[in-house]
Amino acid sequence: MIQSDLDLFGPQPHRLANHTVLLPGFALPDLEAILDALRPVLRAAPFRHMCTPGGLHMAVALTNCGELGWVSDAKGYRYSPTDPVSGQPWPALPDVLTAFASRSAAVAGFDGFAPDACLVNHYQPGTRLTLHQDRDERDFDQPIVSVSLGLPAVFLFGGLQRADRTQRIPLSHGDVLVWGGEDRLRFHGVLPIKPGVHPRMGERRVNLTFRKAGCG
Ligand code: MD3
Ligand code: FE
Repeated sequence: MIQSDLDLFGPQPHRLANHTVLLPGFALPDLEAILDALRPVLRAAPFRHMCTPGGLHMAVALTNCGELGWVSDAKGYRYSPTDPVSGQPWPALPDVLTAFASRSAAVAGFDGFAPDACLVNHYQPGTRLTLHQDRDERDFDQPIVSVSLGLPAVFLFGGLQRADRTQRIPLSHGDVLVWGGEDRLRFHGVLPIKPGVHPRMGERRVNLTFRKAGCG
C-alpha cells in the first residue's frame, strides 16, 4: 500500500509507550457534541483557580463533572463528590462524554472503561503544569483518557521517577491520549502554552481528563 492511501483513513494511532496511545484528531468528529455537553457543566461549575496545599494559586483553572471531582486546597489534593464553591454535587458526567471516553479507551486497547470523574483544565497562554504523577485515584489499573482542545501544547512525558528524562510530545486540538497499565504512574506535565488564538476555542487550551477515581 502506498503512503497516500493511508491518509484516506486519517492519522493513525501512535504508541508512545507500552500502555500509552495517542489518537491524533480522534475528538474532531465529535467536537461540537463535546462542546455542547460541556456548556451546561461550565455554567453550573465555572472554571476557578484552586489553592495548592502550599498556599499558592494554581496557574491552571479547573472544574469537574461526574460523581467525583478533583480538588486542591490547604488540606491537600483529593477527590470530592461536591464542588467547594457551590457546596453542591458536581454536575453529572454527560452521557456523550462518558461514551466518548469509553470509546477512546477501547480504541487504545482498554475495554470496559467507565469513568466517574472528568477533570476539565483551562490554560491561558503562558500557563504551564509542572511535572507530577496522578495518584489520587483509588485504582491505578484503570486507564486515563485525555482530550486536548484549543491552543496546541507540548506535554512532557516522563518516567516513573521524577528525575527520569522526559520526552516532549506535541498535542493539538482534537488529540486524544490514553494511558494505563505500567504507564499510569509516569511523571508528566505541560510546557507553558504559547500565545495564540485558536479559531474555534479562542485564546485558551482546554483539557478533559476522564478517570475512574472511586471504587467499584
Ligand atoms: C499521565 N493534565 O490534570 S493530561 C492532570 O494536559 C494533567 O491538562 C494535563 O496532567 C493536561 O493531571 C496532561 C495528558 C497526560 C499525558 C501523559 C501522561 C497525562 C499523563 C503520562 C503519564 C501519566
Ligand atoms: Fe496529571
